[in-house]
Amino acid sequence: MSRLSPLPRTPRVRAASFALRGDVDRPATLTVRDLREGWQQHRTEVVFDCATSGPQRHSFEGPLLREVVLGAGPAFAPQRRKNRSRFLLAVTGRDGHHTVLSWAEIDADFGNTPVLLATRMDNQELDTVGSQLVVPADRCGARYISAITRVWVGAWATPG
Ligand SMILES: Nc1nc2c(c(=O)[nH]1)N[C@H]1C(S)=C(S)[C@@H](COP(=O)(O)O)O[C@H]1N2
Ligand SMILES: [Mo]
Repeated sequence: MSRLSPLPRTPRVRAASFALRGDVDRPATLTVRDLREGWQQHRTEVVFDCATSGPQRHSFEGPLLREVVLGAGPAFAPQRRKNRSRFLLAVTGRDGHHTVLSWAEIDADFGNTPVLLATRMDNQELDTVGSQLVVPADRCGARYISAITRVWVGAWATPG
């Protein structure tokens, strides 16, 4: 009996999303559309260096990572700066590339750097590809994680 040939794959029009998890009161699954509609958009032009392909120039738009994470209710004492300074974020891409930031890098009382979760790159919507981390203060591109699938937030617990 001859096998039917597989159905043609449906075109990849599914909206990409990422899981926002960790020590948060309200874990969430967010699409690029959620990021666009739920928070104020910021625009930035960046240049970063790539070890293999040299300087890259891009424009990005999207909400501040800080505001999106605050929306999930991270389990820190909001008025306690020392407590907030113990939190970390881990950002993972679809290919497994991942990186960490400290909460203090993006906290307005500490580094206050405008790290974005991009909804557009070079005027292209990222809805099907997924959001990209934008770290304007970084000299190199390694933390510009594309196709984000997961953002984890939590406190560093001192061993022992
Ligand atoms: N998901 C994912 N994002 C990634 C990487 C990767 O390997 N996987 N490489 C990073 C590195 S090293 C650089 S320099 C930039 C490259 O950005 P470009 O595609 O604009 O050159 O993407 C970053 N984001
Ligand atoms: Mo790179």
